[in-house]
Amino acid sequence: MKNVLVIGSTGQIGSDLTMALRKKYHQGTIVAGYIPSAAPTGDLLESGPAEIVNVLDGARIAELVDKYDIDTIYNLAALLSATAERLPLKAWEIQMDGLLNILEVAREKHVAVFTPSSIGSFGPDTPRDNTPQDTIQRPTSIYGVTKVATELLSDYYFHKYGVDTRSVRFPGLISWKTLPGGGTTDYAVEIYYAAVKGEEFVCPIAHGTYMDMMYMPDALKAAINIMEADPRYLHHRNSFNIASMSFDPEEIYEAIRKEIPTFKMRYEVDPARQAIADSWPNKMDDTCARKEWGWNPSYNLTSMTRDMLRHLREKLL
Ligand code: AKB
Repeated sequence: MKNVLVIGSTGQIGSDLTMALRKKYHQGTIVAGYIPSAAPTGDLLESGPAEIVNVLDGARIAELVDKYDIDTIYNLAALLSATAERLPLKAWEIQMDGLLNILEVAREKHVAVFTPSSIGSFGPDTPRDNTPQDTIQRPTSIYGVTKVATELLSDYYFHKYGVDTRSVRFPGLISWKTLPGGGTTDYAVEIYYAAVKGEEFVCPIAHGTYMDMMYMPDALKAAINIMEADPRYLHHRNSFNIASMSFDPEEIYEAIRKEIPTFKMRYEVDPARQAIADSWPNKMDDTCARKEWGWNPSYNLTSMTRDMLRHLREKLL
């Protein structure tokens, strides 16, 4: 990996990943792809090339691949689960038509592709605890439907055309830099903002709802390491379970209260997000990722909480 196009570079993952790739591959070119309504600013804009690219425009993707001699595309354009449920046709268009455009360019121009999957690719029939790598995937949200289809289509392009597609199933991602938008797991970011601002947190997810979560530095490590992994050891490709922590709202609240004892939380459950959360696993088994490419997370709830609070205090206060 040396010349990389990040599509969706200003989103929650993209903004951090583009900077991490620029730091790691400083001899290559890391292009920050964006749509005009989400243009990059600051370091992201100044530290490397930035280009307008809509995932629905295959010709433009091909043009940028040629212009920068791109060898890897990170396809991060997506509507998250709660938004997708409100805009299912749009979600299908971005997630599926967009993926097909990228895979076709990748097939013609021999480019590797990373497209994230999610805990959302599982459904109510999936075993909830220690969810296996290979198991029932019958999601009930449109987001989940697109994620399963993404996994299958990416594997299809690998087996049929030899396109180097690889992926991980991300848990809810927690970062102090860029806010997520429209996800079911967003509460686990918003709770830290409320705590640092000294506000009471109104939790939209019910007590006792466990979901896999991950701190952004671990997510970046996964996204980079899977693309660098030796293909001889990859029995799976699209997509690997990866896990680092699982908690319910009460546990993250208690972890924050250890640092900020005056912090208060109450529940006002959002039925739409709760229905999605109830269909997702409690905790995935990531043994295959550990064995096939050495996945090994660094953060747990305690260390993430300390780091999040420290960075958010610097950012907000
Ligand atoms: C969402 O909540 O939609 C995402 C995800 C888990 O894929 N954060």
